[in-house]
Amino acid sequence: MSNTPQRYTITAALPYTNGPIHIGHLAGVYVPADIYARYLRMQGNDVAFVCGSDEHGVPITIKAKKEGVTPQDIVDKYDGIIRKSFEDFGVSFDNYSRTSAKVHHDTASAFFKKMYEDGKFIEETTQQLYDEKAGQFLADRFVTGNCPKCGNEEAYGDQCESCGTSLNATDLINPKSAITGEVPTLKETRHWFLPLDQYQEWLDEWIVKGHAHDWKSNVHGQVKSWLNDGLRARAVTRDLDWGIPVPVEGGDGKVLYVWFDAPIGYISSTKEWAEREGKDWEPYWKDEKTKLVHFIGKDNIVFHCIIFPVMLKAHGEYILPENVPANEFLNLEGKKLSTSKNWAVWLHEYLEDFPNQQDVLRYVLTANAPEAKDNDFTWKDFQARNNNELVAIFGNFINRVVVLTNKYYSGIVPKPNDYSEVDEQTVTELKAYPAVIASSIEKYRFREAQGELMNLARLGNKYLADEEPWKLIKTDEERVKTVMYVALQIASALATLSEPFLPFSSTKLQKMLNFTDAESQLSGKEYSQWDKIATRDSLLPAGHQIGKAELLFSKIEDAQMQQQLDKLEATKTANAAENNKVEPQKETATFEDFTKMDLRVGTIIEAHKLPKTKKLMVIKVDTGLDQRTVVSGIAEHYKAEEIIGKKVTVLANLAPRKLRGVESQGMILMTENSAGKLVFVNPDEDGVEPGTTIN
Ligand code: B3M
Ligand code: ZN
Repeated sequence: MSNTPQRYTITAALPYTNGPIHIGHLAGVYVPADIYARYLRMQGNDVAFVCGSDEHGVPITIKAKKEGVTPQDIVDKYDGIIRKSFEDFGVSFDNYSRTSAKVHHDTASAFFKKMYEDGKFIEETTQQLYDEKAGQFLADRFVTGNCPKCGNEEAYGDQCESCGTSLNATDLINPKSAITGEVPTLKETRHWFLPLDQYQEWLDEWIVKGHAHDWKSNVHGQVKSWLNDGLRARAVTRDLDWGIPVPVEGGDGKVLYVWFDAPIGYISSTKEWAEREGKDWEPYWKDEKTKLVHFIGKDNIVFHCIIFPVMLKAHGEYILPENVPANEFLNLEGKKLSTSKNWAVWLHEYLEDFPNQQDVLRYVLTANAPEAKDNDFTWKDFQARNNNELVAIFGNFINRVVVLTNKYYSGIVPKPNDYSEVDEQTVTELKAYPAVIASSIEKYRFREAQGELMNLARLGNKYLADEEPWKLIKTDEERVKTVMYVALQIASALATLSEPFLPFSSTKLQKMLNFTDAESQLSGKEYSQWDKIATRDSLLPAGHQIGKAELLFSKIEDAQMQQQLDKLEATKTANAAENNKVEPQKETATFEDFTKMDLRVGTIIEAHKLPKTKKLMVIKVDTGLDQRTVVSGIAEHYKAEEIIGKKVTVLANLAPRKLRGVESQGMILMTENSAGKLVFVNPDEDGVEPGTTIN
């Protein structure tokens, strides 16, 4: 823990305002960012913790089209819901702005203009994907197709969410319009490109070499792999009408690419905050001594470690991030969280079912945080951690200390007698915790840090259980004074050290212990007791009056869990019905169209998973014509050994294409059953209903 105050700019990914936020957002980005910001403030640092709504981009226009309203209606609705969720869960932003605000339009336009005038863009007319039927260009989520890097069949025009790679829409294999389903044509259009390839060497020096030891391996590894693939120029403008107009000659009818404007939203949010607080915003983004830390989910790594840093470097006036501690993904009951499939625990709904229990969710999401790999949230684990840790250890210890202090001493901290060996040992252990927890937080290991906080509660709980003051009081009152005094010091330390993790419970506990007198005043932003725990002999001095006991946590019953599981079951049923909905028949195909397709029966003779991919299987098929290699996205649905010998339907004359460096010569026809599993086309297969498309 450093004692010289340091300036920090902490950013949390701007949530898209095309839907509410769920536990995955909290676990991946906002709880870790809030723990870090709260901790730094308690150390007396100068912290700007900023965020805001990400209101441009294609997902919002798609949602607006679907609901028959304007994009502004959509962003206004969800900006409000999201803002309230963050407030309800105690995410302590210094400012939460929105990218449809004027301050952001001005900031992003000026940023682009400076780069343009400094000649940092390549202006080029290129062929881009176009949907003749819809009469518009297709970029970002307006187009889907196969990812050329990992084969994911649902990659978007700007990014593949499966491997995180940033793409140009024309990179997609078998692109399809998300508006009409049509195969796009190519049409000329002029755009401004960010020449990422010109910064390849600089990024290699700065990140691959410079941050090999202090950036998380999941982040460092991703950046290294993209640099190994070689960076290419990326268009940073779009033929769209929702977004920030391109502020230069020839920009009519075009807007800034959402991932160009959104990260600049951190800067405009800082400006808005500084204006309101009467501060100067520039040191938070331009002073080399400032530490800039971006909290994001893994799908945003490419934008925060490659694209935005190149923008900051090219602009020339800004600092670069000190760290980007991206988390992996959280799953729910073993399945990927999904807004579109409503497979989520929405924050606003959680609070309806568990009023005033924000800290329980913060605690469980931190205990299971996907810090190094994807992790799973289950309601069973939620209940167990609440009942066995928060209630049985932390809450039980605090309740005993406060109840007994009121019962024996009318709430006044007793004067201790000489310490026994156990007392000395316990106080020595107590004094080590601030540094242990601080060290984990400063390494962005919040699971570990919170685990140490719970160990401090265990120390207190065990001390009381071993000393049994409720028995001793009958025989040795003087001893009980010392025991309760030591226990009160541990309770006081918990009140302080829990604030970053359990802000609501910490506030309640600070009130219970009457943290109000000048001597132990905890004022949050100015100074903290954090440093005093290890140095001062007493956190709650003898004679200090504490308040009455109130429960910090309450037991969660099986019935409450069942209610949540029933809710998810209902979602599964609704999705299955949705899955079985028969897709409308495609445009009529002529007989000669059909005769062009050469469908053969084949036998699988070899198969193996393609290393470093989640979905791809390399399969050798005997087609009767020859033995050929086909790459298929079925690795998450089948083990290689279980498909050897299977007879399959092969589209033999599909043009060969490369997937992750392997040439695929044809396609094995698959379909999806009602449980969402890919199965080989064999109508007798279980769960394959009439009308299911074969592709
Ligand atoms: N709006 C969040 C996402 O990709 C995206 C983050 C922007 S941070 C500048 O889900
Ligand atoms: Zn991919």
